[in-house]
Amino acid sequence: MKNNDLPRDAVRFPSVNDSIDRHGNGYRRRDFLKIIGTAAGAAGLVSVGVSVAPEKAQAFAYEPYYTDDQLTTVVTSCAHNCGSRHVLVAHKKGDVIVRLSTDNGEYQAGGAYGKDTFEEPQLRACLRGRSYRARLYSPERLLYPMKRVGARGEHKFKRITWDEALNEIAQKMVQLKKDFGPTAILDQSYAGASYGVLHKSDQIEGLLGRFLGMFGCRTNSWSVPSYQGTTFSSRMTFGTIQDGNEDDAFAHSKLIIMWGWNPAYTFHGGNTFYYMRMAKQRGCKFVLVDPQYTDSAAVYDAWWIPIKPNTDAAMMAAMAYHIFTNNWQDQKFINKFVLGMDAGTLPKEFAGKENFKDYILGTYDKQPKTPEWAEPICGVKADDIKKLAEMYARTKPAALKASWSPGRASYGEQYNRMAAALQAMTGNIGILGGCAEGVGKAWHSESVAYPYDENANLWWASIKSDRWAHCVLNYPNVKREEVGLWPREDNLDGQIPNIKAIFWQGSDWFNQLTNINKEIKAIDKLELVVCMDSTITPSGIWADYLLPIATHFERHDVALPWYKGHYYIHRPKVIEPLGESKTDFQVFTEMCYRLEQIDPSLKNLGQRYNPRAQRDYFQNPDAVDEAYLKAWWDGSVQHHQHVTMSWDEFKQHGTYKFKLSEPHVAFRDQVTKGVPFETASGKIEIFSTYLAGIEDWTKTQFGYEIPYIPKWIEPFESLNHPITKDYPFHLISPHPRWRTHSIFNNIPWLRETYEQEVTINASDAKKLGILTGDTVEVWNERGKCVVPAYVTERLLPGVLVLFEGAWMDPDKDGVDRAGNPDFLTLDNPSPAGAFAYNNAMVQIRKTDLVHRPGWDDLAVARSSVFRRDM
Ligand SMILES: Nc1nc2c(c(=O)[nH]1)N[C@H]1C(S)=C(S)[C@@H](COP(=O)(O)OP(=O)(O)OC[C@H]3O[C@@H](n4cnc5c(=O)[nH]c(N)nc54)[C@H](O)[C@@H]3O)O[C@H]1N2
Ligand SMILES: Nc1nc2c(c(=O)[nH]1)N[C@H]1C(S)=C(S)[C@@H](COP(=O)(O)OP(=O)(O)OC[C@H]3O[C@@H](n4cnc5c(=O)[nH]c(N)nc54)[C@H](O)[C@@H]3O)O[C@H]1N2
Ligand code: SF4
Ligand SMILES: [Mo]
Repeated sequence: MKNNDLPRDAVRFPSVNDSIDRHGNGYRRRDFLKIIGTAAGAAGLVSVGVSVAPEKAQAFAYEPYYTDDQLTTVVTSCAHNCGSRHVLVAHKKGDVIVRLSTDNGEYQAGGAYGKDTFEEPQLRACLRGRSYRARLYSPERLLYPMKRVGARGEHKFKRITWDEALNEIAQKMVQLKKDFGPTAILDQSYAGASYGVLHKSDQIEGLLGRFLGMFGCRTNSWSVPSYQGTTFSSRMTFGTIQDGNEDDAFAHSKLIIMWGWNPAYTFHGGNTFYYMRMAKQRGCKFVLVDPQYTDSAAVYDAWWIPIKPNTDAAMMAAMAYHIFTNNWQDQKFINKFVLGMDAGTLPKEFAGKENFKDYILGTYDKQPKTPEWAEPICGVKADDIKKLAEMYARTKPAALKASWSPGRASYGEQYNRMAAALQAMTGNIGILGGCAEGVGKAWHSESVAYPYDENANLWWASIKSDRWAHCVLNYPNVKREEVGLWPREDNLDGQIPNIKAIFWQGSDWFNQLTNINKEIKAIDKLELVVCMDSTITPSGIWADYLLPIATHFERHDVALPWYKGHYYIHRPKVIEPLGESKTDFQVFTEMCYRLEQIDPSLKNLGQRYNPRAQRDYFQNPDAVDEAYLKAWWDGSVQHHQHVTMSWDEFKQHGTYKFKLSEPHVAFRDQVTKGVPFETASGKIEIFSTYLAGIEDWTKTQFGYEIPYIPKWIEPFESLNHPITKDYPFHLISPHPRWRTHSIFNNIPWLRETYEQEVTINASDAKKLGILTGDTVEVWNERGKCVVPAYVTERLLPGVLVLFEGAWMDPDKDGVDRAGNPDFLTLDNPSPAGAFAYNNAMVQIRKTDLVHRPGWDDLAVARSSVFRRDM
């Protein structure tokens, strides 16, 4: 098979090969997936190259260019963990989507959206959503079940039938459970598709968790990469992660401090910029505390305070010092709503314990947390700290939006808890224009449509997500605190899981967790690795089985907003699944039926897992999916949320928006109506009664002590650490505008708008002789990656920025040629579970090694592999 002999009738999307290599590196030709043998359509299953007939395929190639009236139009939305949820409008010819557009007010019957007013702004898609067609029909689309035939990671697979794949996996699962017990299979599902009602990938509410739980063999992964430190902080302080306002509340702020927050790049809600622009027009001032001068700072003309990464808690402590010593705190608010802010708000039963104000003033450790103390730690001038403290304390209402990124570091929870202390001491909680975020979840959806209450989250061990490799490599000589083993109240408590298998569903975690080289060592020890995805992914390359999953255009669901936005978007099946793709729900249901045949103790597993389905669900899912969704709408939405619109009307409209009488502000009822906060004390717990009560930390999932009031704790590594002698640069890895983590890395349109590059300050670059466009290597003792450099003044000297999510492409020496920062990140366990992503010290220099921007020259080879009818 030649690399580019595509079948005539195949839909060929321009691959990244068709775009220009801006570095002149040339293209590499390498056999990507070496297919050994083929297994054409097995009995009962039709083997298809693509599901599109030849004449229709031409529609995809824009010839002829159809006008809207010649096309069918369907309102839908994206499904990923992308920071928001917008309307996509699919324009179809037959079963092919030939165009995608977005909300412009025309497409919904009844116009629940589209007014483009302050009250009802449009849900306009971002550049990723608009280019979704390129992902749907990409050469990397996985169309058939595949089985590994070479070594793990060697890129050698053969096509097999669904029958073969499901039977082999089911047999192996039963054997592993028998030989190694109920902790043998590690659940690494994640948020690839967590914002649907029915087809969910998720750590807690996902389809995989329920499947493995009901099967009786599951080690759970409990820490969330996004914001485990922040979640911990929100739960300790407010007793909930629903500490978010809806974004329209920003329009009422007089001061917005974007702390490690770059909404112009990293989406955090649907219409954030729109409301922030409203605030700007009304005279709101903007501040950015970030090592980078971001586009958000540029558009809002913010005062930029560059800060050394992972030192935020020190700067915030110094702000608290300046506020306390000038008596600018809102003492009335503190006395009424806050626990342990000062000696006066510490309850009697905790007399003798530390309170926050005395910690800040240095009463206990004789170190007042003055701005002058903080200056050398965080690199921010004491005068600037004072100025910002005064601005924040004396402007009301003011929104200190402490985003998650600075908390994605060792002891990240201390940063978020310190931010909560500032929000509380200035009385900016529960008021319009203020902000208590935190996690910032605002929208309270009624999320799931199938019987989750039953067997939702069963597990026999639960560990910190990015400690799996440590656990596997060191088993059985692992202490529970090393992996953050969650306590149990049975005889399994304290038993280290004996992990022999991984399932990836809606996750590209091999590419996205920390310290990839360690993962590469660990994966060799496993006996079964299954990757369920619509796309060939960097993780999939390391799997034993690749199962092709239908995308959200190819199944029926309802979209939920991402943390904010009070609306639902209908997500009908727009086209039939490509190739032999099935939904996750189909695959798990079918697997359950097969498992119950192998192991009689699993009686009725198929029926119990998917109670509305019959045995034929694998072939005919549509009526069952509709029945679940309708039952969810009638029950949760109509009954509990008091929505009068019927399911059929909703499907016609495409969207449903809840109308709120006033902007949603977290904790408004607590502050205005005296409703208790959801903590044990009913107050905002700056002093955590829960943490103060813990005696043996090694018996908790945290493993190590966490202070019960927010404190400054030195991170594992930083610019203030002796390690700078060898690794003088602090690498941070924020989220890319043009990708959703790793999703969209292969999209040529998006690849023209950016490139994976490491950003370096001009003075540093000058010393190292690095110019923009030079290829550099960035390394530390954990790994090395190769990437072009971008030289700028918009970054603090000593800091490097490399966006997360590049598709790893390690060479034979283990050097990642794609520039994935997770070859450099630390997997050490931070007590509250925060991932230490933004906590890596590195070195950088020019190199002759070639950067491979993301499998580019392989795309054509892959397209013929997956699109051929073999
Ligand atoms: N260095 C560094 N690394 C990071 C971060 C960082 O800040 N720095 N951020 C971390 C964060 S916050 C996150 S959330 C993680 C994200 O880590 P992941 O969730 O692993 O990242 P995604 O790239 O979103 O991968 C999701 C996968 O799910 C697949 N998928 C989508 N829909 C479905 C579906 O319906 N079914 C199935 N089976 N698969 C589906 C997609 O094709 C994709 O391959 O990355 C983390 N990694
Ligand atoms: N376009 C896009 N949007 C997304 C995502 C995506 O992949 N792409 N992912 C979504 C997901 S799952 C998540 S978890 C969120 C993540 O949302 P965030 O955590 O808010 O986003 P990041 O992009 O990681 O970082 C935001 C800013 O923090 C700064 N920063 C990094 N380290 C530090 C530090 O130590 N101190 C300070 N003060 N600033 C620091 C970075 O320079 C960056 O400007 O984004 C969501 N939105
Ligand atoms: S932000 Fe997310 S939902 Fe909105 S268009 Fe972009 S990718 Fe789609
Ligand atoms: Mo995330």
